[in-house]
Amino acid sequence: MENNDFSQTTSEYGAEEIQVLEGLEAVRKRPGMYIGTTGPKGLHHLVYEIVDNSIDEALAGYCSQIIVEILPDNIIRVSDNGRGIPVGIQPKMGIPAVTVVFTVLHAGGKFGGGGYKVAGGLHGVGASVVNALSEWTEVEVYDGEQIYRQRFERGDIATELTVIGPTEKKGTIVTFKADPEIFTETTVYDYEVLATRLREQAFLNAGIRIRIKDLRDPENVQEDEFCYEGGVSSFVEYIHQIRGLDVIHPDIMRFTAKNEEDTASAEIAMQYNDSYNELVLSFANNIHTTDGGTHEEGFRKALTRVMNTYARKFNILKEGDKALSGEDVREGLTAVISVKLKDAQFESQTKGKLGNTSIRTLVDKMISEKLEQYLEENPATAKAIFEKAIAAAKAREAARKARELARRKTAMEGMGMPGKLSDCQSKNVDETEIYIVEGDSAGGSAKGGRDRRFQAILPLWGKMLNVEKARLDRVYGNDKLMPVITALGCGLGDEIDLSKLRYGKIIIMADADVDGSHIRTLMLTFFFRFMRPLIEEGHVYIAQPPLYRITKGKDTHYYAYSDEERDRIMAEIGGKYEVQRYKGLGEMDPQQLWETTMDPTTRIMLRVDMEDAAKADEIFTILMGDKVEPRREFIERNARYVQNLDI
Ligand code: TTJ
Repeated sequence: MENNDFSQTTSEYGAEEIQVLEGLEAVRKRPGMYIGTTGPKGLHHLVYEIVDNSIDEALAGYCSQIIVEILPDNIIRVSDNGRGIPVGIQPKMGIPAVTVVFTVLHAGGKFGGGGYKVAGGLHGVGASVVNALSEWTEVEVYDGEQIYRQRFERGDIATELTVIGPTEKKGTIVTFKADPEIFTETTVYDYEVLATRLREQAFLNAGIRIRIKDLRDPENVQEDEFCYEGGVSSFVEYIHQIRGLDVIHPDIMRFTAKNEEDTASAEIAMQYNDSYNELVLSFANNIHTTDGGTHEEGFRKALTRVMNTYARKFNILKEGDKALSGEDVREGLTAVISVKLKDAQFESQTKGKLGNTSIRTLVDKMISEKLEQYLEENPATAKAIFEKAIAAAKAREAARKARELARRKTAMEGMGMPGKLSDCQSKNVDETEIYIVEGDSAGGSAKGGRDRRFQAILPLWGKMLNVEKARLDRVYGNDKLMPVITALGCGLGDEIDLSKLRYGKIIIMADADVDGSHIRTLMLTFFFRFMRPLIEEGHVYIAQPPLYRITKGKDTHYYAYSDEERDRIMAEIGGKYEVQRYKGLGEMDPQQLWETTMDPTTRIMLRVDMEDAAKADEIFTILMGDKVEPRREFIERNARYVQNLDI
């Protein structure tokens, strides 16, 4: 292996080099600013940042296959058969372009395909951030003539770009090992998490072939290949299949549009199933917009309008009939919306919400122009959809009556708050909290341990409603959910009013076991489906009770919230100690529950975001549905988490 021409460039990039190092030093100092978190999410995000570059190359039309490998020791390798990152000297910096890509902040996108056809990446920060946050990174470029290699360590150049041999192939291979100094929580990748995201990218970029291989355990190699010619339509088909949902018409509707300037495109696939739930997944530049935004708003509004216009025109709604509501026309709807645009504006910090107003117009116009025509040309599909929407409207009317009845009943019974509620003294929602607790004994401990000035306790009891099979009308009158609705005070469905919410924080507190996991999933699914603004506005939390109590000597004790923490504490304190595993909240006395789980100054709580809630909804659909196959598959794929799930 000989040295190449680039070794002499060292002396030429003095000033820039300093700037470069400062840039990547900033990334290492504040990784959260660039990848959101240094937890498992941030770790997996490194992989997406690298893969996005290959997807760009595929969208540009030069790459047909991307391979992601998890190697032993949690090393990641991403390979593509694109043109290869350019190795020529970049005039501005005086160093090879590939070196710029890995060492200069924000350089990544500059080399991507043109126009709006770009892969997203959560923050679009690219390869240099991955490099900065990796113990080491190696890049190999195959340009059809020679193989080039360069190595970096914690963002610094470790070896100059070197020719290591001849080749006839073209492509790029990037290998990196996440830095445990940065990712202190874990550097272990979750195969399912990576596979899910790569599958999603394959749906959103029709025709791209993406493979994933887990080679960490040679005895147990896992792999998948994703390639969907049908794009977003295949996505809708997959969702119905994986969730075990039965469709009510065989055809998947698919619409596309572009704006006049050709700076934005929209694509949507939709189909109805016989459930009562709506599932609209939206993406902007391949980023999952978990909080929706203008593309979703444009779609929802136009769908309601077109459906009503059509229903009036063809006398499906007679004179005097009330209009179909948005909820009516979305009952049982699965839709995937994908927009691609220049200069995407994201509203929230997590980039979960699209803000570009021009996209609202684009999507609205697309649905207006194409959906009505589709319905007219496909009368059997139209018939199935309208029957469903009309049934939903009738059920909504029944729900309204049930609600009135419930109201009158509580009015007659007096004050109206549930008998089991131990309310707090404060009425100031900026400080009030309600703990929704499963089980009477835990409820007792919580009641004894709370600070009654601002903490209310509501024990859950009664029969679990299978919300999977329930419309709003069944929720009213359910003895498990009604106390929750009454205590929160803000109503639900399309008449929800957060200004009436009685507690600023809604905290679900359940055991760390299978039953506890069931109740968390149920409550999150319920909030996601019927009180979604509660989650969107960040009011819902999951309490984190400790799993272990470690006692040393007479009165020194420690709490551990995970197995790792338990092991760490045991190693630290040494000598003789006793470990108690909490099987349920009920095993803690009020004082312990306060100290570990409820005291705002010391407790750990997880704030539930839309992604968490959507995940709960998916799990719920699969586990409560009546199809065996999706359930079996889910349990198999998630074996590590649901080992002792008794279903
Ligand atoms: C840019 O325009 C000229 C020809 O090459 C284009 C390019 O950079 N292609 C490219 C980059 N293909 N693959 C990459 C890439 C792949 C990985 C795995 C990681 C990175 C940072 C880039």
